[in-house]
Amino acid sequence: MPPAPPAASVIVPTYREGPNIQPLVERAFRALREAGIEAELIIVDDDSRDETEAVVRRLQETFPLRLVIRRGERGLSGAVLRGFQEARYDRFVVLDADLQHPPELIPALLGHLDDESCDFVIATRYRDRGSLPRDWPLGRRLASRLATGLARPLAPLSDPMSGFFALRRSTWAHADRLDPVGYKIALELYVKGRCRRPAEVPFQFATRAAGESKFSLRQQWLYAKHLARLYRYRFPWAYWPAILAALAAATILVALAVKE
Ligand SMILES: Nc1nc2c(ncn2[C@@H]2O[C@H](COP(=O)(O)OP(=O)(O)O)[C@@H](O)[C@H]2O)c(=O)[nH]1
Ligand SMILES: [Mg+2]
Repeated sequence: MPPAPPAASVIVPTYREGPNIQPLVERAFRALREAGIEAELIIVDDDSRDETEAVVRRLQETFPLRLVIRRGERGLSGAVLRGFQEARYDRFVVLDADLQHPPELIPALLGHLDDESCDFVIATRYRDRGSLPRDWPLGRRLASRLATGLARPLAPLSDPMSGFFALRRSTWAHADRLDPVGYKIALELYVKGRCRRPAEVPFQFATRAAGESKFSLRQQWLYAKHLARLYRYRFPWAYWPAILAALAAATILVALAVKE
């Protein structure tokens, strides 16, 4: 008999995702059971005060489901890291609760970790048959592409912004100090975990099932801040020259504008 695939902890950060919890949990465990993967699913909720807790309590009768409620703290990245601290198994998968990430792909992501040389797996909207939701306006598509391009020198991933990814416990445990701001925890883990050999699984980014996105202009600003920190971490020798070049460019632009 072939050996059973190693067990996994599935981490789902949530904020006001009450109506999405049941379909997410059912779909995730169906996929895991079909693949023969033993797993727990950990919901890390930032005190949503909606039906999340009641739904989880009911589903716990059927599934190995855990709920961590953080009070007085908000933030997707911090919630994911808290999930890792709570996790029992050595392989982690992270996905959103709103069903934009198809839970059926969880076994495919985990499968890449069977290959010892692969150290990070990301589900991508930008390769092969991956795609964005049809209802995304052009502006949001362009912004997403631009944000992706800016991260390229840090990580050779076609979709470093993706929130659907898998890694080993050891990558997280041996990573340099993690201090993400905003949403892009996968990029933080890839860079600070000194990953080298990523694998990618294309997926079609579905439209959010229920509830509202918490993505905002503030998140874009935090992303810019996060990128600056990562560039400084990864290319310390280039940081000050880049700042000086940006200042020089800004001075020249202002001088030209004043001359007009
Ligand atoms: N725990 C926690 N989860 C969050 C927070 N903000 C967003 N999330 C969850 O992170 C996932 C992605 O957020 P979403 O609003 O869908 O972002 P979008 O897909 O970029 O529009 C969802 O499961 C959210 O419920 C937060 O502050 N705390
Ligand atoms: Mg979403």
